[in-house]
Amino acid sequence: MEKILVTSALPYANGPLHIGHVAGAYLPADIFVRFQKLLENDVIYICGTDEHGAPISIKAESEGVSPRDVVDKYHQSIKESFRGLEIEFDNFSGTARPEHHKISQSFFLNLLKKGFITKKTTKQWFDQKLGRFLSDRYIEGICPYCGSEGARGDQCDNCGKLIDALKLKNPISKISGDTPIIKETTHWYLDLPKFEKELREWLETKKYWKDNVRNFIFGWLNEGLIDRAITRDIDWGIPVPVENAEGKVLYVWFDAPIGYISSTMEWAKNIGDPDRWKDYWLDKNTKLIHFLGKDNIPFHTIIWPSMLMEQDDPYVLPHDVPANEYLNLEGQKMSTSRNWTVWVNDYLKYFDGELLRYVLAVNAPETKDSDFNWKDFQTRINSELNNILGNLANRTFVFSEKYFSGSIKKPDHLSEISQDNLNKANELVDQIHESYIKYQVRRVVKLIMDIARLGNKYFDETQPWVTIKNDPELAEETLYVCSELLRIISIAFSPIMPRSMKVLRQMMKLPDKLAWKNLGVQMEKISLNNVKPLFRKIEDKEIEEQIRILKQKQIEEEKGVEHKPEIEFDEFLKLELRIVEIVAAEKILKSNKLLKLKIRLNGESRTVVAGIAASYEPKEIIGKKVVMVMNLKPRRVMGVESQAMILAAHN
Ligand code: B3M
Ligand code: ZN
Repeated sequence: MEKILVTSALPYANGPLHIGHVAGAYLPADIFVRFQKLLENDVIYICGTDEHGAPISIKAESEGVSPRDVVDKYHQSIKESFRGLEIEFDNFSGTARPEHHKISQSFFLNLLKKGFITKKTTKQWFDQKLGRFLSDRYIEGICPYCGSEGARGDQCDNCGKLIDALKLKNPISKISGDTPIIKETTHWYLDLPKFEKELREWLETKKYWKDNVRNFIFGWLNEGLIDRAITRDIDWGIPVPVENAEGKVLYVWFDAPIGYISSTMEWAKNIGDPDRWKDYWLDKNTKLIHFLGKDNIPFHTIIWPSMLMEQDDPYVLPHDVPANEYLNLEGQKMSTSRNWTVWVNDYLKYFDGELLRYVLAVNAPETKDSDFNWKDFQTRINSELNNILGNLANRTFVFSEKYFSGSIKKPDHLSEISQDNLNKANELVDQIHESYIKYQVRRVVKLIMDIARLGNKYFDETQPWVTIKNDPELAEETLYVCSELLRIISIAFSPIMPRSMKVLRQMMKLPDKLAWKNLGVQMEKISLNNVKPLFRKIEDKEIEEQIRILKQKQIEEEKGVEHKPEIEFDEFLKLELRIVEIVAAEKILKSNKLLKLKIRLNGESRTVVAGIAASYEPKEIIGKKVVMVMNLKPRRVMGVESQAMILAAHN
């Protein structure tokens, strides 16, 4: 039995999850883990949110809330998205937890003690207006390597290279928009050149890594490694655990990968076996596999292994780093800042999570960038899932119910054509096995559909609707073989479509518990149960709606906010704004927008008609304190006099 520890890059808790994330780092890992579980290997799947660094503090500043609030909000939202997509971790933690801080600090101290971290006073960009240093995402400019705009202080999104911020051309402070000056500050640096020899020797053994990953690494190594600052001047993060380091925290990319360990520790504690994490991390036989998007390659293949190599404890190094390329959307690069993406939470309001799993698996950006588009989504679901697999299940089961009351037995002998088809399916199963191991999910899907195609062709050729008339046993054989093919699919396809494969198995009264080794165990008889269509078709109008939503978001982005003319302060002062308590609330009959409220302000009470019925139930707002405009001229609305106006806002 193999021991495997799978991780997916920790998503920053600074925004919701979108389909690009899913395609790059989470779905491929979840599929791999489910497959390993089918093989009955000892595998755990570990993740959590990345809760430090500039991504979080910038978001907090822009929303006017604390970093903690940002982290809590998006940790929750990201978790919900995973749930909707059936991406199931053994543990999903977060890096702002005290245990994580502790172990990250110990990693730092260990490297410091052994001379792999040095302290240096160097120059950095400084925003004079705000009086603070600018690192990472606080600064942007032109990439010194590829010349693209919008490169950040630590990495260029376009070419993926790590950047020395001082080399950025035309730097701009992301907070004030000013051109920063250069000022001295003190930081701790990871001495990467010291690791170079050992790293190279170790990486040379990774001939089986994906080409895109190896090309990136060796390109980088060949340019020569330089030391990297691993601390920052910001106030959200893990304090640097040495004296005279006030205001300095660990760079987020130093602590984030340690999150894989702290999350495993949390898992061990939760299962009541606190030392169990060591069985994975401190055992050279563990296969540690990091799934991620290509922009995370340098951190996981150079910096992170260096950090692990020199710890006192004998940590296992990554066995593989199957990085994926990017997913585009409707032919254009995805961009969260331009809102050109599909957020998972939004998607789930309209469609089943499994359908997305299918389409992202077919279009997985395994070796090159790939594209998600809504028309293709519809075609995949309708003409592949429905017309090939759904059709095979439907015609087999409906026919079985009609002529055999849903009960089919295994024939004593199989005719040549039947045996031939089962053999072909078994050959495909071997190829599926191999493809799963090589992370070739696109190929897996194709091979599975090939089994279903085989079944449909066999059904057509053996013509049970003809044989049923004069040789019912032959018709039953066709149904048996098709059911066998469906049983094989119900196991082999389960890592990609866990829920619908479970439904398929339930229709055939097969046990829920799955194992790859049972693929060869044929059914003795089949008794059908609860037969229903496996998938639903997607209508044109549903797709048109999604395209409309996408376009609408674009129009809003471009349009920006339309502002009204300025007013004088004196005019504003004419408003009487007060906090009042809502003491009663009821719906106004015949209106789905309006609520009638009773409010109280000291001894005074008034009636207010408020257009908030679509957002609030009367009982939720009774007792709430809200801001009202008290001196707006009373107005009759639906026969009720409204004597003040509630202030409310969207989003
Ligand atoms: N949060 C980067 C990202 O989301 C980062 C991954 C950390 S993995 C240790 O792209
Ligand atoms: Zn670049």
